Amino acid sequence: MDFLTELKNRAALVDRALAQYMPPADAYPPLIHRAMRYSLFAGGKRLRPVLALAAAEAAGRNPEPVMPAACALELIHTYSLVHDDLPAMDNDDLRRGKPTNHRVFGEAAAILAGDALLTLAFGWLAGCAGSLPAERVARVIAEVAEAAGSAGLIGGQAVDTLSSSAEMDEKTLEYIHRHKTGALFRAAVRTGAILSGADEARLASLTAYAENLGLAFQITDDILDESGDPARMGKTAGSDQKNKKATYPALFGLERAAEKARRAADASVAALENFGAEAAFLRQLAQFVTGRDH
Ligand code: GRG
Repeated sequence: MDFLTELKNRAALVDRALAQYMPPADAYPPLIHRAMRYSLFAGGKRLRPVLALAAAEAAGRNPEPVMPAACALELIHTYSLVHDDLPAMDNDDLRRGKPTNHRVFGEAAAILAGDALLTLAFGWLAGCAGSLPAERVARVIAEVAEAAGSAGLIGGQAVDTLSSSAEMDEKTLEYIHRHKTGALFRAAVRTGAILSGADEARLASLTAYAENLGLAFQITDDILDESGDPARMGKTAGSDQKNKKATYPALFGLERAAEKARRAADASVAALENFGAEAAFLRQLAQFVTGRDH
């Protein structure tokens, strides 16, 4: 089976689990549940849950008990996108080619739907204590909270949103990428590994994998945005802040940015040198991320 088919199959498993765990659209109050489901089922690639499950596999365990935690990471990712699109942030009309949450449900509902997705995520994480050791679950909850908070993706978003272009040097840009994108990739991999009882040496290797993967992913995302693929342009239509955004291609040019992405992907593969076939999917994902055309 080729890698893309394998990735899609794994994402389909996540989709099925999300559909099973989510409150139905008509649960009271329906407006909020419809708004939550609208963005959650809008065609995301499910990379973060797939990463969490693959990390469990790399730790030599059955990924099944990790599924609710993996799905919790998708809830947090979705909340961040809903809030990122709001008028006070990027003011985007489209996301994944569809109208953004606030354009469909209104700004108040979009804020609440984002908040509800974030809150629900921690409920799903805590629920893992029913089938997995409570001390592992508690550690994961603390780590995911840090990754989602002001030391993680909110920190990255804050620096991105509030920095002037004069302040935008390589160090600041790397901080933004490591926090906006990297923190959740890192938390996803660590969630799968910790819940599966990986030892500290394996956890450290998987963490290095995730950090480099996050960087490779974000630089590639910047390059794809810069190269003006029409399928992606809708994502930012109506954006007020788009042109102010800090990117690797803006700072280094397309060629050097691509080289940096490749180096980060290679470093992520190298971090798995002590793993065998159980990490094959993670290795392929790292190479796929820098070559992706979507
Ligand atoms: C808390 C408001 C708030 C924001 C946090 C994550 C974030 C910061 C903002 C989202 C916008 C953005 C460009 C984030 C960078 C990470 C990124 C490239 C997200 C897109 O991830 P994919 O490609 O998305 O996995 P899909 O659509 O597949 O789910």
